[in-house]
Amino acid sequence: MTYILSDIHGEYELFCRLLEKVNFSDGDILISCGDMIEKGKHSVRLTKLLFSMKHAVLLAGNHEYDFLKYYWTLMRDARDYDSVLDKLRRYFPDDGGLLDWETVDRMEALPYFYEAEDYICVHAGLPLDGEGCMLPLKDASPEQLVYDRVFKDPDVLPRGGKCVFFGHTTSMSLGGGTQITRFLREGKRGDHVRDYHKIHLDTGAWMSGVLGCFRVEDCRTFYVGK
Ligand SMILES: [Mn+2]
Repeated sequence: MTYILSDIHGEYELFCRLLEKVNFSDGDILISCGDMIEKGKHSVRLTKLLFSMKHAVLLAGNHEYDFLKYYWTLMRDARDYDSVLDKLRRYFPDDGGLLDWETVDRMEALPYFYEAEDYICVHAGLPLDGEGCMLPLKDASPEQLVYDRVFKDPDVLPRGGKCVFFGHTTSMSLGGGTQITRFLREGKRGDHVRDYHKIHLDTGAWMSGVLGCFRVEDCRTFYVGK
């Protein structure tokens, strides 16, 4: 089975409980649409767990991107690598001591989108033309994909056959509760992932205490938390 979620933001325990809830096993696939780090207290611990998972597709969000920008700045004027790692560790006040070079290198290699046969995953949004048609992903900048401010709007409905999974903006600030929000195509029933224009995944776990995920095969959602 394939489970998609976003914006775990250092909520290590919630994430572990979610894996337990869905009986996640080595044969399953996990896709995280970015923002693993910051806000919650266990950014590095969570990131290392995600990197250790067998079948995980992990994307960069704006928080990983901001961390990398800081890293690239430090590297530009670096005298020695030890002092760079020291500063990077202080970027995470709660568990930065766990940060190592392997984790930094893997963060730097994170992709900004993932495209499957029936769906596309991205952190904040995709470039669309005036008609809502997707522009080629390979031409999109990382900034566009991690900071997009428009894609979340309810009237922005990507056309084309694939469903777009995204997070970035908490469901509370979009005026909803703490649910994963589905944008169903007209005349469709919603039992296949292609029945949706887009699916918003960010339930604001670090704020609401609720973390959810979407199972692609049967379009079921699962939640842990309050
Ligand atoms: Mn974000």
